[in-house]
Amino acid sequence: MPNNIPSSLVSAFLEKVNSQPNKVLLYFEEKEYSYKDIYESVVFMAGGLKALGIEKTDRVALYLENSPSFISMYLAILWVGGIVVLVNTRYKKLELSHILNDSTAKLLISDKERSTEAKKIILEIDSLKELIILNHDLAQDSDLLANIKEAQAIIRPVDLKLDDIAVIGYTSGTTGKSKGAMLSHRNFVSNSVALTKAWHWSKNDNLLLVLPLFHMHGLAVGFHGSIIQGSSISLKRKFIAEDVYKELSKGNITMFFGVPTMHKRLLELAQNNDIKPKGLRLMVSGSAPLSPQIHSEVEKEFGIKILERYGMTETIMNTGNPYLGERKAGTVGIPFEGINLRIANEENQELAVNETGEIQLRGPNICSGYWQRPNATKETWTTDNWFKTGDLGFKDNDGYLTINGRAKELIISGGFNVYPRELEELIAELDEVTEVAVVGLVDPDFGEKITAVVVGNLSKEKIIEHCATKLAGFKKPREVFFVDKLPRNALGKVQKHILIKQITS
Ligand code: MCA
Ligand code: AMP
Repeated sequence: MPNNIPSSLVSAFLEKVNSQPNKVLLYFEEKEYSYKDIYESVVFMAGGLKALGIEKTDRVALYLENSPSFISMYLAILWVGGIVVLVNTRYKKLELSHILNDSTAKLLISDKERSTEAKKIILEIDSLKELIILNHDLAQDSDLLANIKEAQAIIRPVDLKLDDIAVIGYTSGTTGKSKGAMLSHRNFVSNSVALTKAWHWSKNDNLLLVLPLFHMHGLAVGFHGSIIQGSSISLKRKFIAEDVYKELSKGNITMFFGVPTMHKRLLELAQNNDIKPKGLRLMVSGSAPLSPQIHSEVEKEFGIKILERYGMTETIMNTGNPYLGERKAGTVGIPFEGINLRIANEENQELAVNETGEIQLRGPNICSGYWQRPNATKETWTTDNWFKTGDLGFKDNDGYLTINGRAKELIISGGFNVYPRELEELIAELDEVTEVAVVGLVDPDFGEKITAVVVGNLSKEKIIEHCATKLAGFKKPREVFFVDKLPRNALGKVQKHILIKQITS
């Protein structure tokens, strides 16, 4: 683990508030917010949380778009010792209520765009005491919390230990509903210290952050890295390729982090534009595989080689191509400082260089387990304490990792994870459906396209509509195939590789 790490995310933030109060932390929609501005809103928001009865280890769910209010509220929850539960803003009632029930959240904090969805579930969640709807306006939102009966500003945070849980991030494995990975201050701080060192991140950096703050890529890489280094963030509510391109062409952004879909859309704009981005020293890609073709075309258009890295909700960032050494397209580089990585066979024995097996990890970045799921936790770690990622890969002679498959059933569409099992169960609810399998086909924009293969006498529209009303829009099938029967092995398991060949040939 890197030496001399701050004792919590909160103390890392406070250190910067004290040493550089007037430095801009956030640029957002034509306004600037200094480290001190954010501190001042945090103390009032923390006061409101305390008045609502939030104590150490209470779970508070954030179902919110990117904004300064998200950032302040996030820090305020940690300030009073609460545990932040992250919720994808695209989730609908079904997905939201699972997370709130599973985490037994006491408080749900949302915004006006999601208030209808949020209000639908409040009576169904036994643990929930309160729903707060924010406005994306920092002053108004701080006042809202400050005006809660008996609220008093809390100037100093509670005493936090490195092993205190800071965040529960929901993710899924191969089976069942999504599980909450418990991430501590140690996990986050150690990872950000290692990563910022590797990327030569300094307080002079200005990161363009359009990734959602409810995922590790936006939150732990983008936001935590910035407060650890005391740098600035140009924060956007959402990714609009034209706006991002314009911003990158002004010359004041030094870093941009994105998923491959974002890089591809920006590349297409660059290929049709005489004005090129300037001032960037680091472009990072992750969350899904980046094709070597996009890698080389971006270099041609932007004059900069993308640095691809590999992460996971449970482990934050694991490996990355080097900042100064060779960045090999198609690989995700070498482990960050303090992280051990091995490639193992099904008996959890280490394999040799160039042999493909499961990627397994050890290090201070790895979560302590799944919230209230001892069995799932046990299954995900080997008996000698290696975390089993469910990703397949190999190391080359220089130690660079290539991910070349997945042992887990997962589709990654535009950087969002979709679990076939969740969709299969939902589609199987329809009376006319006899059998169903969900697979990912190649998609030029999103990387993988959600595709349902169905045995049954009903329309494609009915299937898509059923999924769209129940689940986040990015999960609905973009394509539906009808077949007479699904190929199964002797144990009755659908053979998806054969099915994919069948529908694509
Ligand atoms: C939006 N749509 C999608 C997706 N996103 N469909 C499939 N896959 C997607 N990813 C659909 C919407 O449902 C909608 O369709 C239509 O596209 C337009 O919606 P809009 O919101 O305008 O889309 P967008 O803004 O263009 O979104 C594309 C996006 C977004 C910006 C690439 O998907 C995104 O923010 N992805 C990043 C996710 C991320 O941060 N992942 C990190 C997690 P309809 O109207 O028909 O419904 S992984 C992680 O954190 C680990 C640790 C790691 O390694 O990083
Ligand atoms: P999540 O569970 O949402 O955090 O997604 C983590 C998964 O995203 C990993 O287990 C990988 O399968 C995938 N992933 C993340 N980064 C990369 C990358 N650079 N290349 C390929 N897959 C990646």
